[in-house]
Amino acid sequence: MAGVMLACAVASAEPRILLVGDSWARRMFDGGAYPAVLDEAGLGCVEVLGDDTVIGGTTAAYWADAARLALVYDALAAAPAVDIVQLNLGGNDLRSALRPSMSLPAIFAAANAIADDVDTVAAAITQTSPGIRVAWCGYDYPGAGAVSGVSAELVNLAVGLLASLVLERFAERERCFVINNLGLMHYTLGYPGVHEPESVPFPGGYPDYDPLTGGDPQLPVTPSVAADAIHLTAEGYVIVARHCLNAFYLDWLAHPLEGEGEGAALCASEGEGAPGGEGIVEGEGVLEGEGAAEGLIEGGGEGSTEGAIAYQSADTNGSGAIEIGELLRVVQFYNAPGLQCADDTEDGYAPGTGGGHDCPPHDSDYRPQDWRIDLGELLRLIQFYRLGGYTACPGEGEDGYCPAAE
Ligand SMILES: [Ca+2]
Ligand SMILES: [Ca+2]
Repeated sequence: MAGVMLACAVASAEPRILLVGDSWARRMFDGGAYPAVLDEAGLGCVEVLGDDTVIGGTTAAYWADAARLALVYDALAAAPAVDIVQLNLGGNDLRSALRPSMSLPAIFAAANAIADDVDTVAAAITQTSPGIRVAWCGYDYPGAGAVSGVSAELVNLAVGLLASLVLERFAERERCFVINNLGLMHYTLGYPGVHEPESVPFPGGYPDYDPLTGGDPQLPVTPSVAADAIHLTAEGYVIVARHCLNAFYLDWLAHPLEGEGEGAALCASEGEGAPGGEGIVEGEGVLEGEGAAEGLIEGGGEGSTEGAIAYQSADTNGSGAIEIGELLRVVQFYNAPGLQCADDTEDGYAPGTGGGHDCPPHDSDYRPQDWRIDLGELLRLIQFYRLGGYTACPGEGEDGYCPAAE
């Protein structure tokens, strides 16, 4: 993405972004995460609102209610220049829905209902004006012990599932976008004793979200930015805000859908009236992220997809799509200590570790290829399941398969 052009015309504060949602939104607002990163981007005049619309402990279900949506409408009516609404929603719903030893179908059902509520809120907000864009600012992996009795890995699965389901909803919506923060802290800061900074995948972004699960989906969030099991520190929220800015907002601020038009003016220094300021802000973080994703493609997947047949191993009926039964088959492997070759099963594999490994590895076992299906690998398959199809794309995509083109 080229540098974002920002001409100059107004010097006064310009409210453009409204934060809506739970304690993630509250802490981003109270902690001044946005003023900090907007300032570093040379956009100190852009004002971020949220006084009445960031409420700790609230859920997507809460905000989907007409009476609460009215709070958002009021805030937008009071600040008509706002054209970006950030939603931090769904985390509390998910937290209260998760139970120890919950089945995957039950987690699916819960996450689906939450994604519906997020979608309801987003759709309602876009209806207020054709100039409004909505971004669901997704969660990163929670801290250890986020849900009592539920492993970090399962919590991460649920959070990843929610992100994939919101993505699915928003693909059908105009002006609704997902900012994928899964693994952002692992990527940015590493994980002590396990990963160096920038050594794990950057969370994939629009439009392919490849990979959906950045970082290391087995681990809780990097401890240095975990304020508690659910929240990040102020430093963590600055990293999130910077990511949101790079992912979408810089571009959106410079190119509103309505009103001022292309290259609309922002943050002139006093007395400098002439348009034509340029390249104040570069999409650096975005470019970095892409580079990281590419590195991953080269490193991962290769061995297992070389000479691969067109159908992903999980697609046992060769339909070019992953159906629920095929998905749950891989969930079975995920739940087992490993998988092994078997000649009497439909897919040629069986859960367990006692048997041989003298067959080609399962296509879902690629990151790393170790005869185990881990969470990131499972979430990748869930992504294909939700998107309704995949195609083989050797050398592209994290595993040599890509979401199906329309
Ligand atoms: Ca299939
Ligand atoms: Ca594996």
